[in-house]
Amino acid sequence: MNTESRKNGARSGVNRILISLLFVLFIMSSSASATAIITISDGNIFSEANVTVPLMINDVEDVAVATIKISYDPSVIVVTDVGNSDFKSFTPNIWYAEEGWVKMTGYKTVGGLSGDVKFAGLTIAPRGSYGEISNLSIDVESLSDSAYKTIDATVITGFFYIGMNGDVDANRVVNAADSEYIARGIAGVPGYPPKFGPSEVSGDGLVDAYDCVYLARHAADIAGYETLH
Ligand SMILES: [Ca+2]
Ligand SMILES: [Ca+2]
Repeated sequence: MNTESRKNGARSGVNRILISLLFVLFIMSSSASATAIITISDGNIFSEANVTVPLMINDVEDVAVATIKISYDPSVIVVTDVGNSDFKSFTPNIWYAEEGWVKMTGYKTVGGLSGDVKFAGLTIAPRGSYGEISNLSIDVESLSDSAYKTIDATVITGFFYIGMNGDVDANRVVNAADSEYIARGIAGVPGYPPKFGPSEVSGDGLVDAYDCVYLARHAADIAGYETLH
């Protein structure tokens, strides 16, 4: 082995160590930057009356600045109040609530908030008919830590259904007919448009035949199916 190839060998060894170090640093940095979860009351609201629900920034580290917009169908629901934030400096904008959106900004001058942070309490009033549904869309316009570094966030879009979970045919009773409705909706029978909100009763995030079974068992008071998710 001549001097040149020994040098090359040493260099490639150093390179390997550097690459390994960089890889370790990459793994450490990617595991350190957790993803926050932004959700309104865990996503799904079933109510005929006004409710006040939390808009949460969960599993977050050192959040110091946030601007979040909530959009909905103003023919079905309207946000009537926004407040009670964990951020002391909090500015809600409900000027456009009648048009279907509200927006709010919160910030901290020194340090940030960590853990499960309540960004705002939203008071929502149903104004549509029983059985109507509105999405609750969440747009994160900014989310940063105290060094003004962007925090990654996963958004859970929810909905507001005016009525009871499981009451798919919207007649104020949850029974086997609702299970039938879901089955017909899945089969594509005309007159039974699929309705995600009240049809997803099993809690797995999908509307399928299991929801028919689950709802039928619930209607028949079978043990283990008391709760509609
Ligand atoms: Ca029903
Ligand atoms: Ca389901």
